[in-house]
Amino acid sequence: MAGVLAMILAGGEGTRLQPLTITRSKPSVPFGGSYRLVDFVLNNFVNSDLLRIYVLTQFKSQSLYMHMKKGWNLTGITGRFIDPIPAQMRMGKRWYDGTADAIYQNISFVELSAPDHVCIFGSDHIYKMDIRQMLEYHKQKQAVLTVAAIRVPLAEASSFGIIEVDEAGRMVGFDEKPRHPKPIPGDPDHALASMGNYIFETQTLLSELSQDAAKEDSSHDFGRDIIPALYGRAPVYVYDFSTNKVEGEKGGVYWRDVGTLDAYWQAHMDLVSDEPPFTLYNRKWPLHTYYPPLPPATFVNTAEHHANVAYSLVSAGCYLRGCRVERSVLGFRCNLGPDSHISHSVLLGDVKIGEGCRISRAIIDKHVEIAPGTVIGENLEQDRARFTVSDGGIVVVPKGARIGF
Ligand code: ADQ
Ligand code: ADP
Repeated sequence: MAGVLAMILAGGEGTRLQPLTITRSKPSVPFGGSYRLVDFVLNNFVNSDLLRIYVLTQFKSQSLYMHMKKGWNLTGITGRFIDPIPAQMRMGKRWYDGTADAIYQNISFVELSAPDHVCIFGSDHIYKMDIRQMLEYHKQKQAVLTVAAIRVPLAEASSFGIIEVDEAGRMVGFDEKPRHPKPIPGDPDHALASMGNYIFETQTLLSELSQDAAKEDSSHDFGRDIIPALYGRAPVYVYDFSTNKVEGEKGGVYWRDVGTLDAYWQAHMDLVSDEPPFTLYNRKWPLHTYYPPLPPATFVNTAEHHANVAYSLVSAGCYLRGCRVERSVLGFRCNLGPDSHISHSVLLGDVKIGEGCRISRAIIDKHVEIAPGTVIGENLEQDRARFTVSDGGIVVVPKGARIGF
């Protein structure tokens, strides 16, 4: 697999995830207690034995950079690397325009590696994918570009690039975020969406990017400009993600865009549902990340209250005393006081909750301290005055907040 170079787009601003993205880029938003969003795509490459990876950062990249440095450092192993590339204004005094410009500005790294194939993947999604299978398909079809695709409900299709495909799997239509998305023929409730994951023949990538760079009316984006300009005149194929088989994985394929607060919360609730459609346990597909040096999660009772935890993920360094936790995901080093009750919530890490609090349907960012007796998530009118409340009624407490003191 030496002929494959990965370029991960990890510069997303994530405006719809605010306040979680006030201080960090979207790919470095914590997920699943112990991970960050970027970990899922990185694990897809690492577990597919594809180990030449650049991670392109832009907005507020320090948190992502630190995570990469502490958790994904391959330095010293010849020919293998996972290197963040900060935006460096290599093509004049400007940041990246669209996603294609992010690659174009770093094209010297592609030329330097001289790969046969370049995998350009986003980093905002929760999924497991054996990328070797997509590469195999790409080669078999002799495509110049292969785009990974998944069925999405028609009602959500306007947020994606929507694909039309012929019987052989060749792309015959592409519409980036259409207002009126076309359903799949014979399946009126679904559309075929691009996952934002592309495999290019290197020569095609180089020539398409330089042609696009010369166009003044282009937004320099893969979905808006590069794909629409290419599929009519060269073989662009569509890889059906539902055929991807990850070794050891039980159940069907899972792919979630967690671009909104509600989707982010719901993907966490998937992890703690009765029959999770996505789990973190597959030994054949270990999910690497940065683990801080912390003791195991600890649960203790008090004289009056027993710790009671069900359907929840509790990360290392947590200390739970006589509290009730259900359907919740707790990041590293959370400290929960007696008689507090946490349900259907996501605590990102280093959250201290005092005695007798009731917290439901909330997302609580890092380094938050909540005073004893605080109630969150039961009266949305009151919560709106203090916090962000999502369309779906999820209350979000921002990083570093001290509540009720
Ligand atoms: P969007 O989801 O809107 O559409 P976009 O905002 O372009 O995707 O981001 C794609 C990826 O690039 C993300 O991982 C993001 O973090 C990263 N990114 C964004 N701007 C960047 C920049 N300036 N520098 C570096 N990285 C950047 C895309 C496709 C659709 C497809 C969806 C699937 O355009 O066709 O359906 O992804 O979610
Ligand atoms: P300079 O001296 O050019 O300002 P430094 O090495 O002192 O660069 O780094 C400045 C800041 O940028 C530090 O906070 C550092 O952690 C961060 N940083 C350094 N290298 C990178 C990189 N490759 N990507 C993102 N951030 C970086």
